[in-house]
Amino acid sequence: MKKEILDKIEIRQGDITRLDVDAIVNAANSKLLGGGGVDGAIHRAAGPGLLEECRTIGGCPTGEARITGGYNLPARHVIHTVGPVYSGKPQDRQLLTGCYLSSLNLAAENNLKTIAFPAISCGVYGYPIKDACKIAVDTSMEFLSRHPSLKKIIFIQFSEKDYGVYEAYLKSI
Ligand code: AR6
Repeated sequence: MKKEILDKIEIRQGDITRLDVDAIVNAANSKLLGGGGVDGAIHRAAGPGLLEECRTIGGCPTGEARITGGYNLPARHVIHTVGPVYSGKPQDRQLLTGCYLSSLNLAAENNLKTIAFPAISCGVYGYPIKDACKIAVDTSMEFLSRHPSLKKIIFIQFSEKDYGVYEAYLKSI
């Protein structure tokens, strides 16, 4: 059972905007109107249609997620989630878990089979990558055990160092 679930988890190093999947997840802010980091890269690659659709949503609270089209991206959808700004308090973990769960729930509700996540909150929001990686993988494995129709969850890291953290954690479980 555990192996079947682990086989659906893939780690990669690279640029999330290049992935041909049903949905890529955006580490957005609560206004959902674009920004820097992965958010900026996704909006640049998707084109102005994405911002237009985001304007109609009216924002998103931290720990939740919203879905849009993918526009000029190879991905069919973008799931925008808002990670916590790291504070070192227990609610960080709850909010980051909420980001992964809300994104995965949206994928399941929309019958999506493949989804890719960046390291939400691990850039300017300052979440330590090791703690965030454990939350991402543990939440995803638990979700996959309840939703066998989801075929693939990709964790894509920009840096070699962050990729190494995911590689080490997956080897340890
Ligand atoms: N593909 C994959 N990963 C990427 C890419 C990319 N193209 N670009 C950056 N990363 P961040 P946050 C990695 O700062 O911490 C924005 O301004 C990056 O190396 O993008 O959740 C939003 O509008 C890091 O590991 O997101 C918010 O205001 C990870 O993506 C705020 O930043 C997340 O870094 C959100 O901060």
